[in-house]
Amino acid sequence: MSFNTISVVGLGYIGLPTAAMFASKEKKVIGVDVNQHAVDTINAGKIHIVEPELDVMVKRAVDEGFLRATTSPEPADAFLIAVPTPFLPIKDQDSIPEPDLSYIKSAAKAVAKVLKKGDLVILESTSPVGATEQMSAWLAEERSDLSFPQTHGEDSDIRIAHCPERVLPGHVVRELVENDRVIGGMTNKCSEASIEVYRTFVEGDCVVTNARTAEMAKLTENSSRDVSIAFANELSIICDKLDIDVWELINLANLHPRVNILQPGPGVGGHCIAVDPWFIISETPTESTLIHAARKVNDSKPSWVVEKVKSTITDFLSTNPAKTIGEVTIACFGLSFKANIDDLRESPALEITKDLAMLNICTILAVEPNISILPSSLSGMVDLVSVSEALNHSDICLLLVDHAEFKLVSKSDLENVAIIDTKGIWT
Ligand code: SAJ
Repeated sequence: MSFNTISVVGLGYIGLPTAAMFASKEKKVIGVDVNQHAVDTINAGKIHIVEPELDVMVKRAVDEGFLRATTSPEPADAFLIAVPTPFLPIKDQDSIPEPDLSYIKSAAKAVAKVLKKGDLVILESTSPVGATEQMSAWLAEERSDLSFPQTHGEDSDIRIAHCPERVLPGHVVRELVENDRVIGGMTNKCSEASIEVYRTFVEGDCVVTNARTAEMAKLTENSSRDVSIAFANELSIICDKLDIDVWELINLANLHPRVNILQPGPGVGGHCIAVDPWFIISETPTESTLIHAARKVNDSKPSWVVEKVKSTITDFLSTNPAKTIGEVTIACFGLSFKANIDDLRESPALEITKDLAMLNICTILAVEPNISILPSSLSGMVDLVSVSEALNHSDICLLLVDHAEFKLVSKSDLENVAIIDTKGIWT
């Protein structure tokens, strides 16, 4: 087998770095995305997402002719599908979100048109168990002239595998090379072909399993983290009630050689850890009680923070009787879903800031050093200000994200304000 031309379908946070990585090893890479702006940007040697080192890699790959982007698939030897797997809209607050596989379906239908005997199709998108078999069924529906593993096993014309991406945003370029890779082929030959493709740049181990276990492995990794963070968040709420410093408590407990508690925060954000556990819960709701409870704990933390702000306002007014509630200014430090990035997707910090602004009782300032324009959900209700403006003009400072810039704020800068610190860097 030789995979000289590789097509990456979906040029987002995972697909684009993966495409650039193959191109850096002098593979001919055809990137496919339905977003014309992304395609044009990449073909101009630029990037449309924020990820360290990626700009230089993409520019070199395009300049040297190894990477080219297009809106519709072209023939290749291997296809890697890295499209989003979001939720379907939920009916009400209590319903369990169901995965939306429509992006995988469209990608499969588009790729099917250019498939030829011997090709490999790898699903990289985080997916519910069974999605890879479903993708293979969609491909087979389009191409009755080719055989697929679900009907022809090892003798199939087309090889299919699930090899989930597991890289941490902000460290993608390094982790793509160094992390071990789970290889879930629908047959052994599918796994062998996938290993050959990833060996182009992966230095970690390529560990073989089947497609369903590979799907579940990825969901398990993120659910494990979600459950652990929920424990930390629950502890923070318990400690607040008992007047115990949760950060000190966790440091003490973590001195034990077999205890490793994660850090509490304003909630769990991003498009992975806050999403993927639902793919397990929606398929096995009766069995997933702990995973479901953890999701609820983490999802309810932003409203707990909002209640904490309300009680701080009441305390502030009782110690400052000359002020009215309309004269109180609250500065929200951080809007992104975690430290030192500009990504606001599923961000609890953004949700809390929006909820406070919607209360429409105080002035709300937002400090977010990684963006220059407020998202539309806040515009007109909140002012985006610098760290020093926020410190000079606010009565209550609400720390929501542990950005490097906020760690530089000194204790003396915070002497005359009420502090709510959800990340434990100011207390
Ligand atoms: N968080 C806490 N406390 C902690 C750690 C994280 O509250 O102790 C919060 C963060 O603030 C953030 C959220 O959890 O809101 C998620 O952040 P993260 O840095 O833990 O993870 P992600 O979502 O950026 O990336 C995860 C990674 N998965 C694991 O670490 C198991 C990454 O390796 C995956 O590739 C990625 O999901 C993905 O694409 O699925």
